[in-house]
Amino acid sequence: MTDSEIKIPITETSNPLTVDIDISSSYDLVGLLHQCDSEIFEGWDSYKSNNIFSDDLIFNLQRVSEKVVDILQKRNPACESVVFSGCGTSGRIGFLTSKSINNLLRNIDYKPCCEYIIAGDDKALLTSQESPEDSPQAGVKALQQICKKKKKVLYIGISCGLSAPFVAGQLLYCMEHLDIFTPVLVGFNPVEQARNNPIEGWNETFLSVVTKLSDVQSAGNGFIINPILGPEAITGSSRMKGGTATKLLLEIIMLNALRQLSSSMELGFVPDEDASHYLTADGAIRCNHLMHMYETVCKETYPQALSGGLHEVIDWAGTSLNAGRHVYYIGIDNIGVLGLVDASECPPTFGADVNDVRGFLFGGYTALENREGDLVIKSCPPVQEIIPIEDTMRRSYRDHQGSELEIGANYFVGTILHSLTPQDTVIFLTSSCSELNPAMKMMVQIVRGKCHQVVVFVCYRDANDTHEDIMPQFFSKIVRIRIPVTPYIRSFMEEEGKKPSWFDLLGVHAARRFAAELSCKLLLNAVSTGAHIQKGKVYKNLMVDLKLSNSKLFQRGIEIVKSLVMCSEDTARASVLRSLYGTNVVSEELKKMPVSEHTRIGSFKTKVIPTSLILASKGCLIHEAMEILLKFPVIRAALAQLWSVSNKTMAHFST
Ligand code: F1P
Repeated sequence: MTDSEIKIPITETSNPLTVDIDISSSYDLVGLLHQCDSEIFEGWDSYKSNNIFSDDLIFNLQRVSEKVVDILQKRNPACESVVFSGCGTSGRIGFLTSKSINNLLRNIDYKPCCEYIIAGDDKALLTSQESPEDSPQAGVKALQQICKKKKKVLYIGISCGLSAPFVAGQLLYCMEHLDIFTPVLVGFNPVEQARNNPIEGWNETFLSVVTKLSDVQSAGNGFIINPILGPEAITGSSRMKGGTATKLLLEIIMLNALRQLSSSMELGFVPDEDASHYLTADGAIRCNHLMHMYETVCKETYPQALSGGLHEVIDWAGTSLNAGRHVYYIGIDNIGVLGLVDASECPPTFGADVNDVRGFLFGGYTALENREGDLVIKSCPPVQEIIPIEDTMRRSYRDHQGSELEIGANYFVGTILHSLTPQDTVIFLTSSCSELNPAMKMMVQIVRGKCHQVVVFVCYRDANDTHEDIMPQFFSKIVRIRIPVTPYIRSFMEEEGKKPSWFDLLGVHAARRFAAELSCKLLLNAVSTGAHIQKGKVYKNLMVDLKLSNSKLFQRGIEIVKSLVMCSEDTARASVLRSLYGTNVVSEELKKMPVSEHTRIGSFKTKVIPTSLILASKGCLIHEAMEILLKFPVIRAALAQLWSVSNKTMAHFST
């Protein structure tokens, strides 16, 4: 590795496995994603000892679970809580975990004690709101709001790249209030690779905060959970391996805590006792078993998906996007929420329109269970008039505004269904092969009458589902994933003669449900990534049409130009600025502007990186670069055309 490569954090480096992913068949693409995901469990390169099974990591997970048990035992969520926080996918996975665990707690007559924070508030659960993640102050404010009056908080901040200022602000705040907060950081780079770029309006960097947290960890008052997963299949796309690992780590912490709570109740421990007295090495073994369960799920999902024809579904989705049509996910429960999550990352990652890939959920906001409720109604301006008028106005507002915040399957039926064409792809998502929501049954019939590319992803969660498989009655294409019975699952089933605890009864269902969700996430990531590759939004394994909507993405954009054109950092930066501001000259004033101004423009400006790449490699005027893109709207084709005549760049690619 060269010096400059060492400086690039692992989560931002290119994965050698996928340098040709943009020219792979969809069948091979699924295989490549499988290989990349295997690195989550096998470890990566020289960091194998920091893998997800390492003793240190399992020990930390166990310790964090013990902190959760402490909080659960108090049964006082007004004063004691677990808070998950993050930006983008990290925040969405935190939300999903808090929702699942709170529902589990309700089932055992515990008050829900999990809270979530996402940069950009609830609308960020559904749409990309990248800029708030650059503000440590916004992070602190959100944390203070959620933790008002709390006496004890286990704070779990997630930033895959150890990079989000929003999370850094919160971590620092927790460390300044250790009497209340126990800070936990989840991310996937070595600590020394945490982002060290200056943060506007703040004296710290992510690196300086993590350095402090390392000391706090040594004193036993905080935790850093940072297994090394290896680079993403699409460089920097932390929604993929990063999101997957986040999901399983949070679930392991929480399931393990619930299991320990259950055992301690059986053994008759009193709530105020320090949990560490009775929590045994058994916890670490359980963590390890759970980890193996997720590993098996990843291992088995891809081959099963290929035999169900996932590669064909990717081709359908690619054809839809290339025809200017859409890919729709329509799902139930958390599996449906994962559809929303997958769709929400397409605009920042691939410069996609919000309607290109879109998710819908049966039950809409009621099923989402987000804190702010129906966001369409919420975004309606206040109306002073009497109530009937208000209702009419709200309804008409609903029809005309905020449609990107419409997530209900009803909205799909009322507004989108009639305009479906045979070129759209519709993917139903469910987790049972023997039951189908009645509304879904009806919808499938209508959708199949209008559109040929209709499929269901069924990720089973029932171990012994012997009921009739009704899916073939409704779908001609079914991608079916059966969740294997792993030693962890078996451990609930085999303790014969022993009266099952509430956790034995609930835990096995929760674990299987989480496993099914993970399978579904992998399928969805494969579809949206594969389809955008087919649309030409990836060159080699780089997302060449990303939106420069926050400081991390701005820097990533510059790195992409630098590495593809093989130019200096200065040339790459100048081309990005020229493209952003549509100018031929980068004035001194422009050079001095804060990055926040560039990312403000970058949030709405399209094709910034494709234009920058042409500017940097051709040294042409801005209008000439734009003309090339008009002639070759498929970015991959534009770049291939450009570089087929550039010896310098060809030489680069042949090495
Ligand atoms: C957070 C995040 C990603 C998103 C995009 C921008 O990253 O919002 O989820 O895909 O890359 O950043 P991180 O803080 O978890 O590294």
